[in-house]
Formats: sequence, C-alpha cells, structure tokens
Amino acid sequence: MARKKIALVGAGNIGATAAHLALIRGLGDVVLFDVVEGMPQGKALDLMEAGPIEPFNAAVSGTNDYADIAGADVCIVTAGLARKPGMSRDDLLATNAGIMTQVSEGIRENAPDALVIIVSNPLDAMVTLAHRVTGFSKAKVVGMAGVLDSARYRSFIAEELEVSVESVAAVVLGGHGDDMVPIRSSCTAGGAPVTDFIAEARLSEIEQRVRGAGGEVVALLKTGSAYYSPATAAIRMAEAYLSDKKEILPCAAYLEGEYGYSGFYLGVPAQIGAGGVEKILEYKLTADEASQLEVSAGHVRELVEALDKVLDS
Ligand code: TXD
Repeated sequence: MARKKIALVGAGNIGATAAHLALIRGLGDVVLFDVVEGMPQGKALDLMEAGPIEPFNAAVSGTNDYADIAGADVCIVTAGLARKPGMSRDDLLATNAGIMTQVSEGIRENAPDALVIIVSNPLDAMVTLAHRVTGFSKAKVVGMAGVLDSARYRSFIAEELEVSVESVAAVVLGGHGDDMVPIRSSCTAGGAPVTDFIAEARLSEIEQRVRGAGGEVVALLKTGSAYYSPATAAIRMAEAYLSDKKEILPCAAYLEGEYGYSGFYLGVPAQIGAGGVEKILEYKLTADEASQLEVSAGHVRELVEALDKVLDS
C-alpha cells in the first residue's frame, strides 16, 4: 500500500518541526514547500539523513514548486509571518492574508483531495480565507489552535497539581486570541472536577496564563513564536485524519448553526476522522462559559470583517 503524503506549506519553525514529527511517527512521505530558495531543500536533505538513525524509510523532499505537492493527503499550512514581541496575532492579518490566498490557490490546483490544516495566524481569519479560496468542503479545511491551547491548559493544571499531564483533561474553545475560552466545567484531574483541587481564584490565574501563553513564549524568544507545541498539535490532527481515529479534538471548524453561530470558523469540539471534520459536538456550557464564547465569537466576526476590508482594498 502506497505511503500517505504530507505537504508542509511553509518550512519554517513549525513546518520543519512538523515534518520531523511526521517522519518519526511514520505518517508517510513528506514534502516541504517554501518560497525561500534552497531552504526547504536543505531541511529535507537534513531530515532524510536522519532516516537511517531513527529509522524511517519515508521519502522526504523540499521544493519551491507547488507542482511537487501534487497528490498530498494532508497539507499543513504554516506559511506567513510569525509574531514579534509586542505584536498581536491580528497584526499579522494583512500580510498573511496575501500569503494565504497564494497558498490556497496552490493547494487548490495541486492537492484537491487533501485535508488542509491551517496554522498561520491570525488563525480564525486565515482558515476562513483558506476555505473560501480553496473552495474545499468545510470538512476538509480546519484550523489548528484549540489542540495547542488545550494542551497549555492541561500543562499548567498538571504543573499546579504535580500530576501527570495524562491525568488532566481540559479543552479550550473559541477564537485563537486573548479571549479564548478555557472550559473549566469540563476540566478534570484523574476524572474528578479540577475545582475539587484548585481554588477558583487560582484557577482564574491559570486560565489567564493559558490565554497569554503564546505571548509568554514570544516575549522569551524575542525572535519568533512557539513552534514545538504547535507542530505537535498539527500532527495530532493529521494523525487522527490519516488513521481515521474519529478523535474529538478542539479545532477551528466552519459553523452552520452550531453553538448558535454560522458562516465563520471558531474553535469547537470536532470529530476528526477519514472524512476530515466529521461532526461538531455541542457541549453544555455554563452561563459564564457561553458568554465568554459569545465575546470570543464576536472578536472572530470582527476579524473576518477586517479580513474582508483588507481583501477589498
Ligand atoms: O496555534 C496557532 N495556530 C499558532 C500559529 C501557534 C504558533 C504560531 N502561529 C503562526 O504560525 C505564526 O504566527 C505564523 O503565522 C505561522 C508560522 O509560524 P512559524 O514559527 O513557523 O514561522 P516561520 O518560522 O517564520 O515560518 C513561516 C514560513 C517561512 O519559512 C516563510 O519563508 C514561509 O513561511 N512563507 C511562505 N511559504 C509559502 N508561501 C508563501 N507565500 C510564504 N511566505 C512566507
């Protein structure tokens, strides 16, 4: 049986890290695409030379030509600028909108059957744009943010309780912005509500740290943003698709009435399997969580309106 093919569109920090993870986890052959001459080819050659050691036998190549992503089963899109200290994700809108349009056209023409996983920021606007420009079904265009944000929530809770991260379940919904919504009512440690172990005030501090976790890394790195955890999150989504896991993961998915919203992408619990986004699950949120989601959805709607202004300018 032929190996699957994973295209990394954008071979920078996240793209190259995701390529390495895909090879180590045996997801399939890997092609790195970027506009920088030589860079994807150099990273691909370096990755290939890790094969005998790990080992992995998959083919890995680098290219500046979209034709080489032909037949990809998954396209993970990280093309675009990353934040610098003091920048918001929204500050990237105009530049990355132009890049995402170009990337989406390249994918539409060369990998029409791929699941497209958008990573580039501002995430909710970029995945909306990719869905429009590719013209792919809503099931085949999905945004990566919630898996990362939820992992940050789980990490901080596990650190607070000094327990395994595997014993902490948590989910973050809404837009990938400062008003993202940690869902405290479904956060558990060892299956018990986290409110049994951590005081409300401390939980609020932790949840605020989750909202700012991306900026915390940016401020420390000074030259870019997080990439190990975003890459790991994108590969988790790709694996759920390629293995038909039907895994419920928080993803930016296109809403048509779910949670009372329609016509844009928002972070919601999505079942990821061979059909891509196979269904969206509607959790019963507390009144406070629902109102937080409304605020976050409002910001995403404003971001998409700003995107439309940029595209019309
Ligand atoms: O949770 C999330 N979704 C976020 C996403 C988590 C962290 C980072 N987030 C965003 O991902 C970040 O704000 C950026 O918008 C993307 C990619 O972040 P990364 O850290 O990988 O940025 P790099 O290292 O700068 O890589 C971007 C690559 C770089 O190699 C450019 O040459 C390339 O994108 N690039 C392009 N590739 C293809 N086509 C075009 N037009 C293009 N322009 C730049």
